[in-house]
Formats: sequence, C-alpha cells, structure tokens
Amino acid sequence: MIEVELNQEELLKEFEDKIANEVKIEPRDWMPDEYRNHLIRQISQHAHSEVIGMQPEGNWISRAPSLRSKKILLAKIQDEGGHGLYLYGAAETLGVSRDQFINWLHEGKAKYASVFNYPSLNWADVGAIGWLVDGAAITNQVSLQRTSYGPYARAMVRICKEESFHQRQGYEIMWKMMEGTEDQKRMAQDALNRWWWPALMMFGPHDSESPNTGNAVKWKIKRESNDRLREKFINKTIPQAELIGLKIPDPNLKQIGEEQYAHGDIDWKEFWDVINGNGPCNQQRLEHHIQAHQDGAWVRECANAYHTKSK
Ligand code: FAQ
Repeated sequence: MIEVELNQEELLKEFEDKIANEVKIEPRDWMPDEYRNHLIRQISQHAHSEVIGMQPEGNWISRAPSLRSKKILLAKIQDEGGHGLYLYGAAETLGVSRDQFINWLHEGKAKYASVFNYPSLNWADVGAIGWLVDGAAITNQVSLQRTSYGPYARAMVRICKEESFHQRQGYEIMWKMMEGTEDQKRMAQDALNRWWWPALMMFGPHDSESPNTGNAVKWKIKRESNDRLREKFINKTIPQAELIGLKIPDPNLKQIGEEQYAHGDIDWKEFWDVINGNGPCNQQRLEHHIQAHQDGAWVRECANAYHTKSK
C-alpha cells in the first residue's frame, strides 16, 4: 500500500472527522498540540488525585473499628493506587515520562483534586469520603468512559467498576453509623457537614468560569460540563442522605422537580485558596508524597537494574 503524506490541514480534518464520528484518538494518531497538552494536563492531574487521595483514608487503616472494615479499606486504598497507575500509563502514551509528571507534582506545577487537602478526623470521615468523594468521582468518570482519547477512555471503564464498590463501602459506613448510638449519628452528620461542600467543589468552577471547558467539550474530552455533573451528583446523593436520616448542610437547598435539586452558593474563595496551596493539608499531602517517593528510590533502582539485566 502506498502511504500518502497528508499536510497539516488534511491531518486536522482527519482528526476532527474522527472526533465527530466518535472514533477514538489513539497514541500513534496525529493530534493537534493543544489537544495533546490538554490531555497531558488533565490525565496526569487525575492520576495525581488518585494517589494523593490515598492519604486521608490511609490515615485510618490502623484504626479501623473491625477486621472486616480494615480489609475493605485496605483493598479500597490499594485500588486507588492502581487507578493512579492506569492513569499515569495512559498519560505516558502522550509522550511525557512518569518522572516528569512526578516532578511537576512535587514542584507544585501540577494540580490534584482539591478535596484531598482536607483532614480525615475520625472513622465517619472514611464513610463520607467513600460515599461523597468516590460518589462525585464516579459521576465524572462515568461520563469520561466516553472521552475521545482511547487509552483514557479504557482506563475509565476499569476504574468505574472499582469506584462503584468504593462508593457503596462509604455509604455502608454512614448507614451503619446512622443506625447506631446518638454519638455515632452525630459523628456521621458532622462528617457530612465537613465533606459536602468540598465534594461539590470537586467538579470545578461553574461552566461560565471554567477556562478549559470550551476546548474540552469541542474535542469530546469532557462529555458533560462541570455544572451538569455537579447537578447529577446532588440529585442522586440527596435522596441517599435522606434515606438514612442525614441532613444536607445547605440552608438554601431547594427541590426544583422530582428528584431534582438546586444547591446554595459554593464558597469559591475557599476553592481557589485550596487550589492555590492554602488548604488545611496541602503542605502535609505534598511533603508526604515527596518523602514516600524518596523512600521508594531503592525500589525503583532495583526494578531498573533487574529490567536492564533481563534485556
Ligand atoms: N481540584 O477549567 P476548569 C478521585 C482546576 S479522582 C483541583 O474547569 P477542567 C478518586 C483545573 O485543573 C478525583 N483543581 O478545568 C478517589 C484548572 O486548572 P489548570 C479527580 C481543580 O480540567 C476517591 C482550573 O481549576 N478526578 O477522587 C479542580 O476543565 C477517593 C480551572 O478549572 C479528576 O481529576 C479541583 N476540584 O475541569 C481517590 C477527573 N477543579 O489545570 C482516592 C478528571 C478545577 O488549568 C479517594 N478531571 N480545577 O491549571 C476533570 O474532569 C477535570 O479536570 C476537572 C476540572 C473537572 C477536575
């Protein structure tokens, strides 16, 4: 077969036709630099979120209230590490090394989900994280299963299967606590009060304030906007809260239709403060990651030595 060289215009047309026809873009396909850079940013930040997100829950492994809950929590946190690996793998297909991604994180040039900069104070927080944070993550990730970049979409399919178990394990903790003593009920409500707003912030700024949404929607990287996903999340989560007797900490929450709600104002100042490094645990999270990375240097050296020897 004779290979015909396409010029820039033809390459762009071919790329746009694929996007229009729902054909996935694959690593060896031509793609505009802006599309590549957009994906490098989003997928690597997503990977960092999964890995940094292990810290608030990891805090509770040694203090889980039963062997059963310890085993479930261990498996869940291990899954999150695995999600980070799938996502770093997907991001690396865009031509950036894992080391570079980690350096950007450590230098503060890459972001990770703002929600992980809040502390996990007691066992009810483990429930709230699974129920709300994984619940928010999965709402977004279900739609990302149809994202236009093949490796990212395929990673999402696998991640979503695990994420739905995570959401249920969190909800089970909240539900059991709401069937418990008055103190346990208070703990569950307090955890909801503290995690509700950070969970809503996970979806990012309102669409009108979101600089990346335009290109993301045009290229079908994002299939639904920040606000649409946030709405979906509250519509499914509020009935779950009511079912077990929890109250959503939003005095301005309104029911606007059957199973449809409108939330009160989000504190965007808090959101940007956290994103800019000034949340309650930003420094701690990053320092812990840097320390763990340094402590693991010998493992990487051994793996590389073995890899070189076995070539
Ligand atoms: N946190 O223009 P947009 C999980 C940044 S996985 C921090 O709207 P975009 C699993 C944004 O990057 C959770 N930064 O941006 C788990 C941008 O800055 P940049 C992670 C945020 O990309 C559970 C700027 O603000 N999921 O939790 C946040 O179109 C439990 C302007 O924003 C994903 O990453 C935020 N919340 O939309 C693990 C999903 N929101 O980059 C362990 C994939 C916005 O230009 C335990 N990512 N920013 O410097 C996405 O869907 C999107 O990237 C958004 C942001 C929706 C996060």
